Amino acid sequence: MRRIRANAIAILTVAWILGTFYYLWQDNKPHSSSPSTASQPRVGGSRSHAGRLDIHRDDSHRTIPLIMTQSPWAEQQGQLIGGFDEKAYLLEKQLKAGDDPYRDHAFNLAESDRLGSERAIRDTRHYRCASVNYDANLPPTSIIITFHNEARSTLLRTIKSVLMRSPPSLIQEIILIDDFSTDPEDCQLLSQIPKVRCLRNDRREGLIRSRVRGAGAASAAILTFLDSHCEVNTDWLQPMIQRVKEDHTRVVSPIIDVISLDNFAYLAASADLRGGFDWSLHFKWEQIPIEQKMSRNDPTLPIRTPVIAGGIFVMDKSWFNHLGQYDTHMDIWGGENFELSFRVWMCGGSLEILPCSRVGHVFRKRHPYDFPEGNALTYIKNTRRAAEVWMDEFKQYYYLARPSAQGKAFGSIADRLTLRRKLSCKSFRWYMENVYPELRVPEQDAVSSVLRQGGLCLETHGSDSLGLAECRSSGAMRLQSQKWELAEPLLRQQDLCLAITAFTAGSKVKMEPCSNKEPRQKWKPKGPALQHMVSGLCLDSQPPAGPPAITQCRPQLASQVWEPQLIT
Ligand code: UD2
Ligand code: MN
Repeated sequence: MRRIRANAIAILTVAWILGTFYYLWQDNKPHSSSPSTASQPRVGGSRSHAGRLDIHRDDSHRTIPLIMTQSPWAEQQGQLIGGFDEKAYLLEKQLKAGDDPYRDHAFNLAESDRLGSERAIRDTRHYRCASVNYDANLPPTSIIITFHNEARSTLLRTIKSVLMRSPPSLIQEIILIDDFSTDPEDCQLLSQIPKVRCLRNDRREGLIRSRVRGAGAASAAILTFLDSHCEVNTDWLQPMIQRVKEDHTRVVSPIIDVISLDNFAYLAASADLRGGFDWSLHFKWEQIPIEQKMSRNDPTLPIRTPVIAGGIFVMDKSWFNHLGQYDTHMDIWGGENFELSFRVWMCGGSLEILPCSRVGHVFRKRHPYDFPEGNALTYIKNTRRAAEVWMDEFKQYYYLARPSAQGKAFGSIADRLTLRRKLSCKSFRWYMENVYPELRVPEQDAVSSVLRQGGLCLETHGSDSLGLAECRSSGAMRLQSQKWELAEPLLRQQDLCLAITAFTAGSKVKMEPCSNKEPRQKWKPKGPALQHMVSGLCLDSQPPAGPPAITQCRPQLASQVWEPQLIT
């Protein structure tokens, strides 16, 4: 009897083990996904032309859905914040009844305040991450957070999530750089929390110079940069410190999860994305190239990335200094992520995204702060500096894609050129061939035309507005905004294509990133007119309501005639 029972137990045990293996194997098989998923929101996204970082979330991401983050250090809460009076800190700045919750921070402040300073979030990593081992003696890091008028509740949650979800021995200190926020107490009061230090700029410097200041003050050998509206997830830090400890020339970042700007839900981002850009130096998330994806049989391995988004990364301090920190002549916001990324790759380092590290970030649709020199000019100045110093002959494509950058001031770059020589960095051609071969170089000999209507030509002014202007036949650069590639069904200007904004008569047209699959971008000639293929409406320069739009096709109307004229 006893033998029978023992046998039954043994059989059940074996069956259970086999079952577990089968389950794990199943779960690890590549999922069959229809090509159409590529157009769903989980994929891609980009900075809008103004440069803001858009969101890319993956609602279908396979993780263990029900397990919330639990930190072994969470119980020590009391000790974590010391004598800091959290309630008073938050209460003093809460939203007043009747105030627009989006006004000051471009996210829903009421929701953020309601959430409190700590909350459980879903562990969004692949389940296999939980069994990866890290060295027991990893070196500590200095966390550097720069902010300008951040909301108290998001800033505090960033700090507390770090203290709650990192092994205490790895956090040397948290350095806040208050970039001349209106209220100095936002920062000062937080320095009552153990390990938190506060440095205040005595004038607005922008995030680039602020980070350099923070890095200079850091006492740990490893630097960790965070935005001021993040929440770090379970075991976020160990994978990054491990990679940098093994090779100090690696610069690593986590997968950046999405914290909803409306309801502050914490959403998993896709694990199949890396950082990319187009020639106008627009950051975008893009799919990992298919060959790399196919050869990835271990979802915990790092993903090489041509560029990083910019805000959240770990870097060895001496490597940061050796490579020239940042270009401190860049102002306020933008472009520094390209400059750093090109420099790291071209001067002997590498950039990677670590899928077992996850950090949530509130992605916003507009900047909630002012730019003393204006948003567009600042972005042009910063990206122009990156292009001039690092892109060699390829910078011509930057100017082609961003003609408005021509002639704008960008200051002296002599120091940065000296730095590049001193470090014996490789060429941008090397970067293109070895790091980012997927970036298409614009075809030099594509057939281009102007689209003439009477004596005027169809012209773009930025991506949102089009109009008619005097045809300019000379000066290669001045023509860019009138130069169209007629690649049926697309009407292209570099990477942007003419698209309708809605399928109804009277809808305006605009320029947006080209996609062969996008029905709003499909056009065909109809006599002398240009017909939008799906709506059947025609491009009209003078619809009753103003700027170019689509209206009923009447090719006899002068305002619907578009004569292509080749540019030679
Ligand atoms: C992204 C990056 C951001 C930065 C930027 C390009 C992520 C998650 N975020 O934009 O870190 O690389 O691209 O420049 O990758 N700030 C200041 N002073 C200023 C302006 C901003 O301290 O004058 C702070 C701000 O409070 C925030 C951080 O800099 O903590 C980044 O600014 P953001 O959140 O507006 O940038 P974001 O996330 O759109
Ligand atoms: Mn941010």
